[in-house]
Amino acid sequence: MLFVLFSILTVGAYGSFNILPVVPFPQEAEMFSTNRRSLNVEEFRITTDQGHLLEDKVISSTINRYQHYFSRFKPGPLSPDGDITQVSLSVVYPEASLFIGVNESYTLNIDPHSPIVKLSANTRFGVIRGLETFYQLYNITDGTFPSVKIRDYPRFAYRGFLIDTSRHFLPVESIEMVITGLAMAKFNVLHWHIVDDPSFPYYSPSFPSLSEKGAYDSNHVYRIFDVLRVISFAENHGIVVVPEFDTPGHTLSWGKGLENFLTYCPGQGTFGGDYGPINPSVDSNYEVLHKLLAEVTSLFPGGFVHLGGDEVPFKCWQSNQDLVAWMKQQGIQTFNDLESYYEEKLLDIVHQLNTSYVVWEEIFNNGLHIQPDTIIHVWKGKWEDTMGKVIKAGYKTILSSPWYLNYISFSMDWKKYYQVEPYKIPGATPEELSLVIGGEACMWGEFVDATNILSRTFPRASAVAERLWSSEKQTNIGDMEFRLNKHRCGMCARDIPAETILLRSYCPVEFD
Ligand code: CP6
Repeated sequence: MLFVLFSILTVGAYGSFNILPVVPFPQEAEMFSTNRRSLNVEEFRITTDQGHLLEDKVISSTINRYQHYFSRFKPGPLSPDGDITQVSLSVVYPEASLFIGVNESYTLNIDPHSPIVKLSANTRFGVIRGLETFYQLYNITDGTFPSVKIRDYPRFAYRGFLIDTSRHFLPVESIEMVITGLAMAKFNVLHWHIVDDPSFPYYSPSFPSLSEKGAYDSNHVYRIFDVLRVISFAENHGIVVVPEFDTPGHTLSWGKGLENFLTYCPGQGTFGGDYGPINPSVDSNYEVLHKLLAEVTSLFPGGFVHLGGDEVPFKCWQSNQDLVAWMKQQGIQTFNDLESYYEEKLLDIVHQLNTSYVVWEEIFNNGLHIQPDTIIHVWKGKWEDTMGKVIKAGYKTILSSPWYLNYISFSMDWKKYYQVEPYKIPGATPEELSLVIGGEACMWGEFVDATNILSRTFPRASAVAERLWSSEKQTNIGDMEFRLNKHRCGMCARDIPAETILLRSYCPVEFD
């Protein structure tokens, strides 16, 4: 009996499109009527009464993208109520620049009695979000739109995705495809873990030897031109690029291009080699870091940098007798204090650069002295406990622990990601919870390169995106499964090979 009822409800919902197939689901959606109207593909134009908007790079590239997507579709049947021919844009603050926390709200009005769809946004970035919603409302099979009014805005300001270009290099084109998919799910941060132990693919004008010696080879390097291309492409999709320069551990590749930078510890170093973390006793190392971070923070416009600080092993420091003698002389008693000495100096440097900065949770867990504006990135297990402590101490925080997308399994693991609730922190007050600024899905690069990053990321990351954008009440798995399946077909129609989420299914337009 229950099963029969469920089937009827499901079929009913699917058949009459009661569920708007949008991911992440909008904050407020109200149906005008059940009438659906066709898009007039030949006449369709995205326009605006604010002529100067069209001169803006972000707006014009966004309009061009969506005009192009719709131009690929076949016209639907003529609608008795008249076709949709236009989307008309308006923006309240067209001059606002992109930062984490910029207003992304929009209203989208598909009025059943007008050929003109109205899209109003607070900033240019709301236009990007609203046009994406408009795209996802389109039914490719019959060429029609529902009649609906949507008011939408993100729940969390920080909705990130991590890529790792040190283990495996990702060509700029591949990063751009990732950004395209992220924008479909309304992510707003690309966390670029650009360098690490295995390779240093970032070309630094201040220290060219870093990539000359530390990259896999000269073809596996992001030149300034490449970095600017990624930043500009991301900006056109409303995505801030946050670069990570992870120190003092995870820096093996830095050592090839810099003298006396890493701690020398024969046989006791990273991967059993001769070098370990940065040597905190060498004063010139802080000058290197200052110069490099000054360069990086002026190149990346988002006002955010990630400083890493995870997984610092003490074994190498311990086995270097010169370093141990220096510690004694300085009155530094433990290796934890040595790490603290390093981080204090590093955070002072970045503080001077007028930049917000994120660190991995170890910096907090180890009780290091940190500035009150440090943002703590939680990635280990028992995240509820850690985040509870972090927010009680008054720090802002970002959640990643449950969203390690590099872990794969034979399962529909998006459900697990979807069911996480970042506010489920025992004993936290609303004021403390306001310090949870968002979350981030991570795609670490050990087993990922351009061959598989898109199918491994999409649509699984979109489940995380909905948790971070939509209302806390948006938790129905069956509803999400229906929408996520449409969403992944929409990705395939836009040349992103997003993997299947159902045991059997097909798309109106298959990926080819
Ligand atoms: N590299 C760096 C990594 C990881 C971290 N930092 C990592 C740890 C565990 C897993 C995946 C990645 N590869 N620099 C931890 C933040 Cl499962």
